[in-house]
Amino acid sequence: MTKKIKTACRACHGGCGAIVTVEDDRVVKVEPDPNAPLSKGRMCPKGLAAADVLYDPHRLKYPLKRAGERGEGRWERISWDEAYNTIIGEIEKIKREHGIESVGLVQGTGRHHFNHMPRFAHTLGTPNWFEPGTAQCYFPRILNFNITYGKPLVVDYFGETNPECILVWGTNPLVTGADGEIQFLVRDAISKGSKFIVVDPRKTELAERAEVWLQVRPGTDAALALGMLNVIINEELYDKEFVEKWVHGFEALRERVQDYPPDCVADITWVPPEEIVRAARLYASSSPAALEVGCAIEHNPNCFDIVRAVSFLPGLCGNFDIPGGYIEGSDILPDIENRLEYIEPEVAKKRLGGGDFPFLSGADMPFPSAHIPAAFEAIRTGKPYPLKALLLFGNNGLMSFADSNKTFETLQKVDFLCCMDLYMTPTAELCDIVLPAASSLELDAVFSVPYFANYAVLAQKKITRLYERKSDEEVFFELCERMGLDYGGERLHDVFDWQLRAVGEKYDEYKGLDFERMCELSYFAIPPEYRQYEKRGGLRTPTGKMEVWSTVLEERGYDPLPKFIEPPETPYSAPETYKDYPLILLTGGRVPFFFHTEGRGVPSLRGKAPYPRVEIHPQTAAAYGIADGDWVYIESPRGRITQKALVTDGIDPRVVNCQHGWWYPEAETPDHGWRESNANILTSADPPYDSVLGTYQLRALLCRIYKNDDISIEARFEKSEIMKGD
Ligand SMILES: Nc1nc2c(c(=O)[nH]1)N[C@H]1C(S)=C(S)[C@@H](COP(=O)(O)OP(=O)(O)OC[C@H]3O[C@@H](n4cnc5c(=O)[nH]c(N)nc54)[C@H](O)[C@@H]3O)O[C@H]1N2
Ligand SMILES: Nc1nc2c(c(=O)[nH]1)N[C@H]1C(S)=C(S)[C@@H](COP(=O)(O)OP(=O)(O)OC[C@H]3O[C@@H](n4cnc5c(=O)[nH]c(N)nc54)[C@H](O)[C@@H]3O)O[C@H]1N2
Ligand code: SF4
Ligand SMILES: [Mo]
Repeated sequence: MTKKIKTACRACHGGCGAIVTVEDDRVVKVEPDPNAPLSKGRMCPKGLAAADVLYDPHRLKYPLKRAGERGEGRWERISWDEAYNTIIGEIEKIKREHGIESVGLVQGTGRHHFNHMPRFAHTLGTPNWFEPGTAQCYFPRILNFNITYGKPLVVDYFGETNPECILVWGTNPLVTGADGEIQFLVRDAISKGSKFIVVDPRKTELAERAEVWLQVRPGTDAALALGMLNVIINEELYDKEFVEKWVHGFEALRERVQDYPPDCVADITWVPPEEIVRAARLYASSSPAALEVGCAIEHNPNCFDIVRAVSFLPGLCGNFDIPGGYIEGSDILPDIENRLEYIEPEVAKKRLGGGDFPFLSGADMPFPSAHIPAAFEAIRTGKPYPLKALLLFGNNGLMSFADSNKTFETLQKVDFLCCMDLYMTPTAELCDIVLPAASSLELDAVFSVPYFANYAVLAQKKITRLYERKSDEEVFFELCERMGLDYGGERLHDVFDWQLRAVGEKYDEYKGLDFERMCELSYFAIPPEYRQYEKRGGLRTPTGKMEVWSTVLEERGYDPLPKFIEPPETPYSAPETYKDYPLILLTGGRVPFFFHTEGRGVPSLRGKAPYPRVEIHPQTAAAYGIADGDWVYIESPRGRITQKALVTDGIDPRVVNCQHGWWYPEAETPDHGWRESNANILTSADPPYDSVLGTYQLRALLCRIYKNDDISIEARFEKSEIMKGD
């Protein structure tokens, strides 16, 4: 019997509508749903590979416990009962001996269980959860938007009016879409005639199509943004009415930007002054104009001020919450409560990093997490108190945290390590217990996209479930139940129902909505309302205005205005290091086939991009005797990896860009080759950190390159069964 089921893909952050064909209980096809509200009949290669992931024989199937030494690769199948009893036994022992704060929870970027994980941590009573994004991904944007505009903002692709101009800063939305489905909406905007200004050290597809491409020196974006603001303010190109009525601290900003005239900014950023002026004039004269901003500018210690300075541009040019501009969104679905109040107040104050980075880890923040370097320090030194156990749910941290050698050394010191994942990753290999996670077609979820703007709500449906896999949320629920803790309801679906009922309370047509009915609907969208702040009588900031002078930062003793700080490891700030490492290193520019470290073992994906590529300018390649396709060593003061050269004039001769997330499922050793090509061998988790958020350095570092004649990675891959895919 053939069935067609409508569901939503969540193989990334996004929400593309999918139609899944099931024949005799087997998923035979996953295809785009033409009627889905945002993706409208499109999906990316990762989402289309959902059935390959579902049936991949290398997936984890059962709970496992370590049978040999840590990392030796010997495992024994156990029951869920035994796994739960072991985990609970460890948690209770640590709680008794050290306090519940010595149990740490770890997750990865925004997957279906993203908000459930802090809820689970807080229900347990520990303030210490973290993930490799937070201080260096998205949260800097969210915090900044909250303190500047009172609410996270998104580009309005949803109404009748197309943005006339989109400023694309430190993101490559045609590949990443930040929110997945956004990549298709950016393509639609191109077809409808939007102009683009792209700020990127690399010539991306969008940079190639852009009206203006500013090839910025990595990590100097705050100077560039302040330089554009200098032009816009001094030439009086800003929206005077909006500024007068709705902006707090404009005169102070006017004064601050005088430190950033285009000539000086050109010296800092390597962008010619006339291009800075051209970009500023084009942006300010376009209406509506919006902003797509990504994580690349969050991967260095000037992170928070970069995001802040960039984010002023749309508001000051009159684009806040207007059709086709930079909008608040529909806010349909409430997030599940994170239950911060469940942590004892004295314990909440102990969140690791809270003393140094109150906005990231402070007890009085609405969505706090621990500072990763502080948590790692607690593991290594026991100071200020020991972190004894880490439970990881969807995190291949050995690959995704900065400075993998340090991560490896740190993880070895944790008394109890448990990991829930789709695969036996290099990180899972270091654990004591490994739990098998359900993938996208194996679980129920309800979510809204774009994240924080909540334009459309989608239901993700459990179409099948293989072996003994569970969803992360089910595990949180069941662990709580066994420990006598209330996760909030009798079953997980009560939590979904709570969220959906709130939708019904706001919108009459969805009165009484619950998960069952949501599954019938599959998705729905609520058109955005504009200029909501006028109706409310102000923005949701303390002054009710767009705060370019942040009263929130001021209150905590920070500079209320953004400024440029030279990143710590550059030709200018570290001239001695530069002598030995004469190139600027970028890591992490995403490719369409992989989601971070995922997908390297899926034949339909890996076949499209079998090797990690390092982008090198032809002049640089020639200077080092490197040809396109050669294997190259990339070395930083912290270590060395190898990737295959991609020689391109789309990158500055002084910069190289390597991909992140590379491990080799085909390597038969239990380390799965995590040291060979993993960009985070090169990055730094050392101070200085961003003063507001504690961000460490994943980009704008120094490196050197040289040819590697060893082609064993290729030989191994060609022999491996992964090649036998399509
Ligand atoms: N296919 C795929 N999609 C993804 C992901 C994935 O792994 N794969 N990851 C998801 C996640 S968690 C995130 S955070 C988003 C990230 O998505 P994006 O924010 O788009 O991040 P990247 O692709 O890493 O980098 C974007 C661009 O920034 C440029 N860049 C690098 N350094 C600098 C700099 O100093 N200044 C400026 N202005 N630009 C710079 C890079 O050249 C690159 O073209 O993507 C999400 N979507
Ligand atoms: N050098 C460098 N490092 C980076 C970045 C960079 O650009 N450059 N980007 C950073 C950013 S922006 C981010 S957000 C982080 C991302 O870091 P993470 O989100 O930690 O990404 P991964 O390391 O791929 O780990 C995710 C793991 O979750 C598993 N998984 C997938 N779905 C599920 C599920 O439903 N349940 C469970 N239990 N497991 C699942 C996958 O198999 C994978 O092993 O990386 C950061 N690290
Ligand atoms: S963009 Fe994200 S949600 Fe859409 S198909 Fe790809 S992986 Fe799935
Ligand atoms: Mo991220």
